[in-house]
Amino acid sequence: MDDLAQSVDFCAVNNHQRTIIHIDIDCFYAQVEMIKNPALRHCPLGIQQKNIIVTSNYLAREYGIQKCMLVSEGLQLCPQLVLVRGEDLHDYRQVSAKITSLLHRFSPQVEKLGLDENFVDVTNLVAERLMESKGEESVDGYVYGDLNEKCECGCKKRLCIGSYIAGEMRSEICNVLGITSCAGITYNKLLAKLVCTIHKPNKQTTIFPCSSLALVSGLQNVRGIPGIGHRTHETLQLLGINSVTDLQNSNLASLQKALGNDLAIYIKKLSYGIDDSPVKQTGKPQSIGLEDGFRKICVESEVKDKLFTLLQRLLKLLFEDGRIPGSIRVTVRKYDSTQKHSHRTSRQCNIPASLFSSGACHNKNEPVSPKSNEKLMTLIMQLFHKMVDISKPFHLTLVGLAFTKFQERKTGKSSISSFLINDISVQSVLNFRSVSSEADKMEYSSIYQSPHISMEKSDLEPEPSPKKTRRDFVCSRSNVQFSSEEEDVPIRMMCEGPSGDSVDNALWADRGLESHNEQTVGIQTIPLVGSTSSGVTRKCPVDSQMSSCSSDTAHDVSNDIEFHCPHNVDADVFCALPHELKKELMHAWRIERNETSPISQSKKVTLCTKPKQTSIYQYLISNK
Ligand code: TTP
Ligand code: MG
Repeated sequence: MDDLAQSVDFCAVNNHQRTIIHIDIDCFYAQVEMIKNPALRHCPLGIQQKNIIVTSNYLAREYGIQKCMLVSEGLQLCPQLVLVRGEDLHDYRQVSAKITSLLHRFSPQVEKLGLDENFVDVTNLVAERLMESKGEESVDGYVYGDLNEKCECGCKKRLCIGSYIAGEMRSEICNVLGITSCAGITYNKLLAKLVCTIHKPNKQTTIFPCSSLALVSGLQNVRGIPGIGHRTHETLQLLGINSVTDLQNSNLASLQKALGNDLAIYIKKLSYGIDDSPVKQTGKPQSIGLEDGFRKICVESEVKDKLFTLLQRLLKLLFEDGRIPGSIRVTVRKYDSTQKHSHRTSRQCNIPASLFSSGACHNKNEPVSPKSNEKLMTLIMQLFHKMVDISKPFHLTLVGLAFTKFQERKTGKSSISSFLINDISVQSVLNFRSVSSEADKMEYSSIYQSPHISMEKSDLEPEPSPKKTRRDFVCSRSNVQFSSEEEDVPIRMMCEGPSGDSVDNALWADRGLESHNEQTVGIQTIPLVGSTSSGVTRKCPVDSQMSSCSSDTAHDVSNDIEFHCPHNVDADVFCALPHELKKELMHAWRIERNETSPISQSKKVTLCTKPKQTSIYQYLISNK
C-alpha cells in the first residue's frame, strides 16, 4: 500500500454519512414497448435501432440475446425474436421523465444518468425516519457481502432504512407506471451503481462499508469502474495497470505524472470504493444534438441532405425543450482511406435569437419559419465548408448537429426583454411519428442523454453512463463493425450537462475508428438572460452575424460592433430602433442585468444608476 492507501481509513466516519440509492430500470426500452403493447410480454422481444439490438426483454435474454448485438446474430440465436423499432425516443423520454419525477417525491436531490438510471440522495429522509425508528436493523432486499457491519458511525442503521426507502421507490414506480427496476443502496454513488447490478431484474441490493473493497476489487478490469473512461483506461494500460488491484497498488506519483494530480487521486480513490462526488440535481442539458453515421458520403449535396434532415429533427427537439440556443455546432467524421483512420472535427458559431422568435416560430411541426430554416442551413453549410474542402475528394462517415449556449425564453412579464422577445415558451410534446414524411422515411435512431453524467474527469471523449460490461462489449463490436466496410450506424442524440460533461451511450456508433481528436467545443453553463457571460450580446444587424462563423469555438462577436443587441432580444426590432433609443435601451438592460445576474452581483459591475422614469424601458413597461 502506498501513501494514499495508508492515509485512507475506509471505515472513517465521514465516509458513510450519506445514504444514496441508485435506481436502474429493467430492460427499459423493452418495458416501455411492452406497456404500449402488452401482447409483447409473452414474446422474446428485441428493440432495434438500425441493425443493432440495443436491448431486449428478459425472456429474450434467456436465448442469449445481449445488448448491442447485431440483429442478424440475435435472429440466429432466437428465430422467434420479435423486433420493435426503437429509433423514436419520444415515449422513452416521457417515461423517463415520469420516473425521475416520481423519485422527486422522496428527495429533491435526484441525478438522472442516461434515460433509465437515477441517483437519489436520501440522507435527509433517512435522518427523519431514524428519529422515528425503534432501532431494528433489518434490510429490505439482498445484501452484498457481510451484513454484520461493525462501523460505529451509525451507517448500518441508516443504510437499513435506506433499503426500505429504495423498496418504496421501486414499488411506487411499479404501481404508478407498471415498470420494474433494480436498486443499489449504500453511501456513495460509485458503490450504489456497482451494487445495483448484482441482483437483477426487479431486485435491490444493499452494501455496507465493510464489503466495499470486495465489491470494487471483484471487478475484472479497471475499465469496470464507472469514472474510468476510454482514454484513462488507455493510459492505465500503458502503465501496466489492468486490474483494480493493480490500480490500488500503483504508485501514486507515477499515476499523477501520467494523468494529472486530480484525476490520479480521483481514480485511485475509486479503486478503493471511495467516491465523494455529490448527487447533482439534474438540470436541462447544455447541448442538444443529433448525429447520423453512415458508410460513406463524398458528395456535398448528400451531406446537405443529411444535415437538413438532422436539422428538422433537431428543431423539433429544440421546440420541445423550450429554450433558445445561442450557438450551433456542426460535426463531421472524416475517413482517411490511406491511413485507415477516421477522426471527428467540429465547428460552431453563434446564431441570432430572432431565428427562434415567435414571429418565426409556428408549431411543433414547423418550429421555425422557412426563412429561419434557410438561414440556419446557410450557417451550417458555412461551418461544414470550414471543415471540408469540397474541391478535393472527401469521405465522411458521420455528420452531426448540436445546439448549445441555451437561454431561457422567459425573463419576466414586465421586463423589456419579454416585450422584445416574443415569447414562445410553450413546452410542447413532440411525437416523432408526426414528423414530416421525408424524415420519417429515414432510418432513425437517437440516443437521448441526460445531463452531467460523465464521472471521468479528464477524457474529452463523450462518456456514457458508465456501464462497463456494455461498454467493453460495445468496443469490441465496433472494432468489427467499423472497418472501411463499416455498416450504417444509428443516429444518436446527445446532450451535454450543465457541468459541461458530455455523455453518449451510443458508443457502438463510432468507437474503433475514431482517433478522439474531436475539438472540444465551448460548453458553458446555461447563462442567465442578461448575464455577463459571452453570447449575451449580439451583433446587429442579423445578417452580418450570420456569416460570422468561427473555426473552433463559438465566436463572441460582441467586441467588434457599434451596437450590441441584448441576447434573446429580437434583433430585427432592436435594429429598427433609432440610435438614441438603442443607447437608452442598452443602458436600462445593463442595469437590469446587473441587478439580476449573480455573476454581475458578485463582480459589482460599474453600472448602477437606475433607469430614468422617462426611459424607453419605463415607457414600455407602463404601456404593456
Ligand atoms: P441499460 O440500462 O443498459 O439497459 P436496459 O435497461 O435495457 O437493461 P437492464 O435491465 O440490463 O438495465 O440501458 C437503458 C436503455 O438504453 C436500454 O433499454 C436501451 C438503451 N440503450 C441504447 O440505446 N444503446 C445502448 O448501447 C445501450 C446499452 C442501451
Ligand atoms: Mg436499465
